[in-house]
Order: sequence, then structure tokens, then C-alpha cells
Amino acid sequence: WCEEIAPGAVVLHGFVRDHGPELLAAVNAVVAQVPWRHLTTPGGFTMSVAMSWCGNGWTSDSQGYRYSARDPGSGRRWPVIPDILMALADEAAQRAGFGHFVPDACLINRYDPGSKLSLHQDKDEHDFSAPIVSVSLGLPAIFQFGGLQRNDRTQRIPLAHGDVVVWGGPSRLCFHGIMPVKEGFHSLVGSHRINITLRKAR
Ligand code: MD5
Ligand code: FE
Repeated sequence: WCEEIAPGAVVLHGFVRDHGPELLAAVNAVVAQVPWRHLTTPGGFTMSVAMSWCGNGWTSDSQGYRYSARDPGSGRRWPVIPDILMALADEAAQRAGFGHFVPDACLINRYDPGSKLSLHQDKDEHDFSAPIVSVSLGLPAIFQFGGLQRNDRTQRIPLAHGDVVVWGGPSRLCFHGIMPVKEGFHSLVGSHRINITLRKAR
């Protein structure tokens, strides 16, 4: 079902629950070309989340954060966003009430048990009017959802395999994070959580 947890933030529970195998195949095809990386933050910390990209990629290093059409490591273009992910982004955005959505950047996050994402805002995209579509696969996680100020109180939202969240409108710039992922095993995905975000970056 469809749940609005804040203005512009819509959880589509189980939206892709029946499409795990195709989605994982798309993830694996991207990862075959862009193997998982642990980026270093501008502050010098190595992220516990492993990442891969298609469309436009996102990079974090001592220079800061940015999107680019090419992999700064290899100089090669990022792989194109698989059709199934383009279609899913459009369907989810429409279902959540945002109309048609054509993303140009896709970030794939892999959380092993213990991996987390500290509270942050997503503000490296040029166009905040477009929503972000986020797909959860594999192990469950607790999403921390705050307000526009870092110190605003946060809600904890459980996300399960197959859930899709569309973040737009007033929720687009809210602080958010992922609590450390608990040990476990998912029959399709194994012992990690995969999150796919589809964005309009440029
Ligand atoms: C995740 N990833 O579960 C999340 C899903 C990231 C990230 O946060 O930056 O890779 S995306 C959640 C999100 C995106 C944009 C806005 C808001 C949440 N929000 O306003 O809460 O790996
Ligand atoms: Fe984020």
C-alpha cells in the first residue's frame, strides 16, 4: 500500500516485491562494469556503505562531492541506467503523485551487516524539484527521517525488501540516514541490504 509519511515522502510498501530477480540482475550487470567501491568522505573517513553507479556517477573525495558523466578513476563513461530501473522510477513517481520521472543518475548502495549511513541531506543535484526514487532490496533496515535542520527530531521508518520510497516536494531536502544494518540472511539477496536511488542530477 501507499503511505505518505510526511508531505512529499511516500512509501510504496512492497512495490517491487515480485521483481527482485530482475532488479538484482540489473544491479549485477552494473556492478560487473563498476565494481563496488568504498568512498572516502571529504573529512577523510571511509564509508561503510559500498557503492556503484550508472547514468551519472557521484563521487566523494578530498575535493568534496559531485556528479560526473565519467568515472574519475578510469575516465570511462558510467554504464547506462538499465531499462528496468528507468521504468520503475517512472512508475513509482507516478504512483506517488509526482507525474513522469526521467532520472539521469543512479546510485547503488550495498550495506553489509553493521554498515550505516549517518544523518545527511542530498543536495548535490542541480534540480531539487525532481523527486528521488529509492528501492530497498534484501535485509531490512531502519530509516531515520528528520527535518530541514540537523537537530530536528527524527522518525524511524522500517524498510523491507521490495519497498520503494519516493522523496519529493518539501521532503526532498530533509536530513536522513540508515541505522546500522542488523546481521541476517535474505533468501534472494544474501547477507546484505541493497538500495538503489534514481535521481535527476543535472
Ligand atoms: C538508502 N540512500 O537507503 C538511502 C535511500 C543516499 C541515501 O540516503 O544518499 O544514498 S535515499 C533516501 C532519501 C533521499 C532523498 C531525500 C530523503 C531521503 N529525505 O528527504 O529523507 O541507502
Ligand atoms: Fe541520502
